[in-house]
Amino acid sequence: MEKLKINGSRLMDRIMSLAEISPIEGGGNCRLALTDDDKAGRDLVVTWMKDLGMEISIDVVGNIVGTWNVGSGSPVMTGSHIDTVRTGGKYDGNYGVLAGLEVIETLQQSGIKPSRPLAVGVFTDEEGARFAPDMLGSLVYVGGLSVEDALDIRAIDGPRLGDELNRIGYAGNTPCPQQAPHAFVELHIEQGPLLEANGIRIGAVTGVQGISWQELTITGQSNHAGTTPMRLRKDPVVVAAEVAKFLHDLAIRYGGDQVCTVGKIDVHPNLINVVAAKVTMTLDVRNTDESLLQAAEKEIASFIVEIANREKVITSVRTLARFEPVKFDQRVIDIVHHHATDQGNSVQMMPSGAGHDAQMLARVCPTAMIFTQSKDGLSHNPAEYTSPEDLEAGANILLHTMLTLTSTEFA
Ligand code: HGY
Ligand code: MN
Ligand code: MN
Repeated sequence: MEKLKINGSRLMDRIMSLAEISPIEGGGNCRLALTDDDKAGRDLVVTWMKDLGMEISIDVVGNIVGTWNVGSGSPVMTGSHIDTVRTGGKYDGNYGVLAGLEVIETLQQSGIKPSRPLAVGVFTDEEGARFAPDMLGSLVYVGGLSVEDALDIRAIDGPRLGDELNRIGYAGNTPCPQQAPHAFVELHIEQGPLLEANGIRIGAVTGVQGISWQELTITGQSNHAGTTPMRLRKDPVVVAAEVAKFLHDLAIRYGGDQVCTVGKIDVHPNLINVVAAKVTMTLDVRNTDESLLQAAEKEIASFIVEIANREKVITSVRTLARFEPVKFDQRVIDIVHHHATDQGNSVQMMPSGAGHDAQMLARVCPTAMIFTQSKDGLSHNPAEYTSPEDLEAGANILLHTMLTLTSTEFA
């Protein structure tokens, strides 16, 4: 019997329709979590879920779960996110959510009724770009962060998370933590260069690397740029520049999977003729190896103390996110790998450099991920691109992986 396949053009139509909400120059999207743009995207996806006769639940931190209530027992779940960074692409997160809907529509049209319910999750604030930490919604979903603490988190632009949920009408009443699914599999673009460089179409993802996010505040003394001799300055920008360089050099020195990023720097008062009073900056440090990640954090912490003493400034550090590396369930990885090869794709096992909601679901149920190639390894960039053929191939693997996870083969 010809293997059941998803409808690639219907999937692309949904991806392109969602991409019409808050488009930015270069072909991407800006849908920061819990903004009106995020609400518009949420409303569209909920409409599509309702069109498929799915039962919709919105939980207390705005996670949306659509469930096709067939069969019995706990659902096999897929899903991802539709919030984006400010320079987001069309596919990061959106692809995994819409491929989940496509799987359900394909099954409904084929008359196949899985023995378990199928669910698609749209997790709140996966990016963590507006409200840290990242994967916030799925973290609360699995009980890794209390609802009260989550609702009180402040956005980088000020508002409280709970107030934004109310404002956009997505403060639901389904309690968290939610019931664990039977299994979870997330389809996502790789967002990196590996698959393309290796000429491999699909990634069977083995886990997610460790993530350390910190906010460093450096308080100096604002002063006149023209009259203040260098020896009398307490300049936080000098410290910020040295810390950024130190992180970069540390990553080069460690090599391997070590990456360090200073993505956000706010200078106050940020004026040409004022020695700054204060700098707030973010440190994003990651490694697949937890002991190396801790060693990097230790080195960075002592460098900050040393440089702060030298420049006579005061520093404080706030942890925004800290997740250890996560290993996915080998059985689910093997099922992904099997369907990828069975459908004629080249496939390789690989870790994820980016954080994903799957790393949170892995705390409560057997979980893995499927990757498709990212052109030039680009992501968090409006030029993010994955070919329709690859997007379709990934969704077909998701379809059959979910079917296997509902079967007795996967008790
Ligand atoms: O930061 C990450 O890895 C993800 O994009 N939230
Ligand atoms: Mn993502
Ligand atoms: Mn992302």
